Amino acid sequence: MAVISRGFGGRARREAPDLPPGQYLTEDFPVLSAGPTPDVPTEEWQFAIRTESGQTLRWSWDEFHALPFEDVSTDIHCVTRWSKLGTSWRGVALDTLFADVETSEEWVMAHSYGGYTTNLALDDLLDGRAWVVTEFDGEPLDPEHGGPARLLVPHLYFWKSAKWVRGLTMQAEDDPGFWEQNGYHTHGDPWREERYWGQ
Ligand SMILES: Nc1nc2c(c(=O)[nH]1)N[C@H]1C(S)=C(S)[C@@H](COP(=O)(O)O)O[C@H]1N2
Ligand SMILES: [Mo]
Repeated sequence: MAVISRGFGGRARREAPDLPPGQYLTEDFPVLSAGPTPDVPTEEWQFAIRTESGQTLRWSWDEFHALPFEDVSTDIHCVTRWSKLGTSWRGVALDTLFADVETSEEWVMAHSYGGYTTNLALDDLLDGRAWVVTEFDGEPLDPEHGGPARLLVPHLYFWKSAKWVRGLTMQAEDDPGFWEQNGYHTHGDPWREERYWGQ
């Protein structure tokens, strides 16, 4: 619940906005990358979804931009405890990208240019809760924040939002990705504080 306090001059101010447990607010946009920022020219960029049967759906940059784009305004929560409220993105909903995907598998591995991976449940990517975004704050996404395109799964800790994403592979099991192999929780719900193994 937001606590409204009357400061000097009597203006209402949001003193303690609705943050997940253990998070603090930041106005900055910190950069957190496990390795160097890969250089991915949009002419070479591709995004692919692969299923267990070998079905592969692939989009070039131009093909991707023929898809319907959505404006997304959302809060983001990093496991290192910063949260940023009301961030603005533009991208394509995973519902759109999965429209023609035939799979009976429930798990997804996101793969990035540069080698980063993160595992997700397909359920967490659908129903208007995940996007592949190419813009932040009305501008093309900065390379250090994942440009030309990143995953945005804002209802999970931000490590699940793979920067420089190049594809999603359907998985039979919930195999751990990069941080998940290194101690981070397999699911990562900030409201339940699913930060690390065993939580
Ligand atoms: N490819 C890739 N994606 C990544 C990461 C990374 O190291 N490589 N770091 C993750 C982590 S831990 C966080 S908190 C966010 C940080 O995104 P930002 O640098 O845009 O703030 O990206 C996530 N996506
Ligand atoms: Mo993070």
